[in-house]
Amino acid sequence: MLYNDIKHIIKHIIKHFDFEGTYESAEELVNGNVNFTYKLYYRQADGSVIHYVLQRINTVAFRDPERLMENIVNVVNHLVDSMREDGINPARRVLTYIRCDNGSYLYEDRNGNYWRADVFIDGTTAYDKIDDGEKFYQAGKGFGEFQRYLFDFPAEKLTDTIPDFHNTKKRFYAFVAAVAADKAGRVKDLEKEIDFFFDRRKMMSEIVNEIESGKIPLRVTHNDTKLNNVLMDNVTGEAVCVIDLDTVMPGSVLYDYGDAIRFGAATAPEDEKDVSKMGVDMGLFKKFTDGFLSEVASVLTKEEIHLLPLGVKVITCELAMRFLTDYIDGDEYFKIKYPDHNLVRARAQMKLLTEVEKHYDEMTEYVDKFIANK
Ligand code: GN1
Ligand code: MG
Repeated sequence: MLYNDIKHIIKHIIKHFDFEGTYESAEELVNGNVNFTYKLYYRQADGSVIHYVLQRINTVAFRDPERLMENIVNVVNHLVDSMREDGINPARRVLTYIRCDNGSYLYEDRNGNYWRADVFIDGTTAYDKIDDGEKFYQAGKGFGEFQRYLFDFPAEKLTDTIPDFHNTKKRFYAFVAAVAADKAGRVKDLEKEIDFFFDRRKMMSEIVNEIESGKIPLRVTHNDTKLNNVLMDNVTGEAVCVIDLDTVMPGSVLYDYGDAIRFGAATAPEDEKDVSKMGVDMGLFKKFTDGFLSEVASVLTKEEIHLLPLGVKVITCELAMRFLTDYIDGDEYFKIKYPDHNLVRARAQMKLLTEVEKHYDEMTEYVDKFIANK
């Protein structure tokens, strides 16, 4: 259920978008941690319903919504053109954005909030968890295919809308600065957690160093490859469309692969309170790896394939540290559902990281097989 004031705001906002049909209702979609997302129901003249997605962009995270939408439109156009060249109908495979009465894809309301909308792809599901290995394989293929389509995307067309998004070296300094500032007075109870990240300081520089030294290439990547960012077909079980294109920026394939494993091969939700439930499901790890690499092994370098498990480690550490940093700052960045939510998230990710560390050699052995076949 939506609060009346949100409903009221939505009614004002939607007038500015070129939606088809008559507005009936809205519901909130809650699996994003940053933007505010609503599903809209529009009745058509023939009685059918078209669903749209309306989003208010969180400008704490995305300071330049206009450049952000430019990036997205460029990426979407590239995907559409590339799919057409491959004889694929892009209709359900790529997000379709809706124009506003100002001619652009972004509407700024009187309070300075930025809104955008796209067509909801019916017959698909955004899963928070998949236990079926075959389906998880398909999710891997979906993200792999997306990465493949971005291979020839000209990086110079993209604005770095969140500079240093996965620069874990800089994120470590930001964490240290947050600890020193102790804005919310929470540091005194966090000695164990803080030590955890100091112990992993060196590891957090590893991917950044590899990119800086040119050992692994900077590519255009998605940068937020949680399982619920790939829509899966309800009938065929195949990946249909990769969504949430906000963070498509230059990055490393290690992070995209790593984040998908972090979220999707975990044995518990990202914010599990009982950390004893948190681990990594190696069966799912293998399935995703098979699917992902079936799409991209031929185009990645040997070094990248070998280092994929490092992506899992570093991104898990990054998320754990970002959640803790936000908790220390007084919850300014991620949306929270209860007071300690960011601390709970941080602890769950820390536990996951220790589990990934235990399986690291096994993961490396597994991905190395794909190098042998190259
Ligand atoms: C945020 O909003 P959402 O859920 O797609 C965050 C990601 C994190 C993720 C953790 C722009 O993504 O980096 O991995 O939460 N997005 C941004 O759940 O910071
Ligand atoms: Mg996102």
